[in-house]
Amino acid sequence: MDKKWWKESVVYQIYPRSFNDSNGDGIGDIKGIIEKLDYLKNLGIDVIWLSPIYQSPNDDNGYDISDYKAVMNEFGTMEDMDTLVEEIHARGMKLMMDLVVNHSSDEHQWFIESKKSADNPYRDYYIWKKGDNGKPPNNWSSFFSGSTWDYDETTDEYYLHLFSKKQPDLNWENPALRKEIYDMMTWWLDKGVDGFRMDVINLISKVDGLPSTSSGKDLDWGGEYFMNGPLVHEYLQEMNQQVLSKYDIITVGESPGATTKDAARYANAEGTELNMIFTFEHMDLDSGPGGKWDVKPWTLGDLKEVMSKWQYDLAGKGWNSLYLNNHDQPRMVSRFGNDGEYRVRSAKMLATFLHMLQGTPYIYQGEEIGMTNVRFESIEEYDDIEIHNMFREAVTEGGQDYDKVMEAIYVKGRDNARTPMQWDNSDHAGFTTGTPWLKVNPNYDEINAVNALNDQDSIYYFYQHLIQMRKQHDVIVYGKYELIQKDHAQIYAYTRTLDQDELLILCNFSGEKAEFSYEMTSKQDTVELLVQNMETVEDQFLSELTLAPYEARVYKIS
Ligand code: TEU
Ligand code: CA
Repeated sequence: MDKKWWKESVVYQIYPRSFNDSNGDGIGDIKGIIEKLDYLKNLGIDVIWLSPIYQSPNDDNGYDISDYKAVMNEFGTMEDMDTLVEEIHARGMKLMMDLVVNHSSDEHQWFIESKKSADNPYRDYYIWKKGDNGKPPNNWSSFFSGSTWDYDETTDEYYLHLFSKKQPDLNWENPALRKEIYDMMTWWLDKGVDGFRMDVINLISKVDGLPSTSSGKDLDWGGEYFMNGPLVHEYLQEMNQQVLSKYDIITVGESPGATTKDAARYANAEGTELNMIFTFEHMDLDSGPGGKWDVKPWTLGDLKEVMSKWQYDLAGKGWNSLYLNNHDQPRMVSRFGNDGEYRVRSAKMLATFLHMLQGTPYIYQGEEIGMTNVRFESIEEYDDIEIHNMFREAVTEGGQDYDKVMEAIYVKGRDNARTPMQWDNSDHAGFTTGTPWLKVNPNYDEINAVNALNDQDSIYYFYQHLIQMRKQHDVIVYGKYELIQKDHAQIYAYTRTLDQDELLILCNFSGEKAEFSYEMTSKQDTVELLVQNMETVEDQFLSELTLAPYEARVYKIS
């Protein structure tokens, strides 16, 4: 077993805009984060992943960066950042920065130069191409609807943007650009940050010639031409040699469309690229053939299949990151649990399920108090560019049914995760004394951090317990995963084994009682209940168990 601190760690993601506002302008900020560090330390987490705090015009809430070495004014100053790093370290925690280098903002100095003329020294920092008879150079559609190309009159060429038109893709084929990025990363690491979460890092290499898809459609998903592209491993190995390998840090690459085979290279155990990646396979289980907004119900069978594939395929070869939600995804208790009657119990069940898998667990802000999805009445109350672009294309221009599209937004929209953190039951959930940039979920009266801290049975303390268990039992971190009774319709059951120790994890994903039976091997004799999400568990034999709706248990057998 290859011990590493980043395998033993638990990461907590902060979306700064929505975390805590210290000055009443309605926008979360760095000083606001500092105020809450004790809350996080008390939870027991090891690493904070901070979504982007760099200077940005906020077309995509900071994922469009106009200066990688400056802090967004709304969030504070570089001095505040330095204080944040100090205060995090003083509490024995670490800071992982978001690194968004597949694209920059169109307001970045590089792009401003790049579009001045075809022979500008910065021209090749981005991807420019002549049109195809008055049409864009190819038919790729953007993550955020519409074409991936925008026309620029000055030079009569188009530039590529896989996301919004204010997020032009950087040209990684240019060694000068790569050097600038590596220098910038080194600059942050020398400031004391402890790692990077790399935004869509598997999109940085595009297939030569940027060909259209074969469908002949005007707009089509071109993923095969830019996801896990031809030179991506070469670039990451270069980055690793020149920057990452010189520091003892944590790295995770966000990688939509990566298979376990890709992951075994990105996150290879030799450490020549990254520590781990974020897979999207389990996030796609409720998407139909029409993509993200074509919502269909997910099934437990599919969840078992996908999660097990990642557990098995990376065992000994790489390392998993474990997450059920983040700032781009709906709230996990609403999506995979039950956010009504069984909100608390199912949130704990999901946490158990996730934290007992092999990999590094990620908690998204508010998850630890069981925050839920939101339903705003009108489209105007939403902020997210992805939501608005999709809505315009579908409803305003496409004439689709308003209610049906709103329903999809309620289930899948990214703003579900971005409503402000619910700290207490005062106005705007104590997030701000002003007017929040995005409305607070009206359920803050009941669901908030103060209530959680005052209740020994809260989800918050349950996470604290899970994290403590991780620190005490090596088998949770390093044990071998095995799916058992894979056809059970209600229970996701698996084991973890390390030497003499075995964990039996039972998670009832249904709102009904469920029966389960487990045969121990004759050599085993002690059974200890490590984790349970019900107040009392009646003494039962493992060979004849009944689990309540959304009940979860972890037994340690040795
Ligand atoms: O996300 C990239 C990504 O592929 C998705 O999460 C995507 O935003 C979502 O699925 C759309 O449905 C990263 C960031 O996490 C996201 O916030 C940014 O908007 C995006 O990159 C561009 O930087
Ligand atoms: Ca503020």
